[in-house]
Amino acid sequence: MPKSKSKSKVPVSPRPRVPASGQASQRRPVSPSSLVAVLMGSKSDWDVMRAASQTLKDFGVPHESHVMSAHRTPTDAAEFAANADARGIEVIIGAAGGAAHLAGVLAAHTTLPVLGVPMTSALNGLDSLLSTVQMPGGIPVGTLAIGKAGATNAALLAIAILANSRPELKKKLRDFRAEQEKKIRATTLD
Ligand code: RP5
Repeated sequence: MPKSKSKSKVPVSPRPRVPASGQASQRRPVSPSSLVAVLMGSKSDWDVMRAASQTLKDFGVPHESHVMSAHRTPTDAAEFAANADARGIEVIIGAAGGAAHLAGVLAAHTTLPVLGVPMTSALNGLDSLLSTVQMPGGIPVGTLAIGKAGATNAALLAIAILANSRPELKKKLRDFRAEQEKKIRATTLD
């Protein structure tokens, strides 16, 4: 399967096709399979969503980033989500703006945790936020903040989920928090 790791460029096409499989993976991938998928509705989301990819990279988490849309490529989104578990992906991040249905559609096709990131839009992201967060009971999307803070936090939350069974990641998260704390305490004002 052609798979595009996010480096500096989001693959727009051809759409990464994933092998069909009805079986959820029982084993943890030894690597270098992606553990997290960062999906976004348009390349115009990448400026913001690269923060998620960079954060995952900083923590050494194998991941992949793709553009796919709940509206413009609905079958690709459904197919990707339906096959993600069998591929060894453990968390999906879905980012979209406006009528932001991507995360919800992904969640409808998988039992993996799906984290939604609302993009800033013509309505300042409020439409994206409500479209992402207001899921019907039964199909959860863990929705983060609008924009870059949400992108970063989606990655950190994905890492926290992975860290439950990976002590080395838990340590990296604790170190990250300690460093953040140190920086805030060292802040001086004019
Ligand atoms: C959504 O529509 C995308 O996630 C993006 O935030 C928004 C605008 O997309 P483009 O018109 O820039 O492709 O589907």
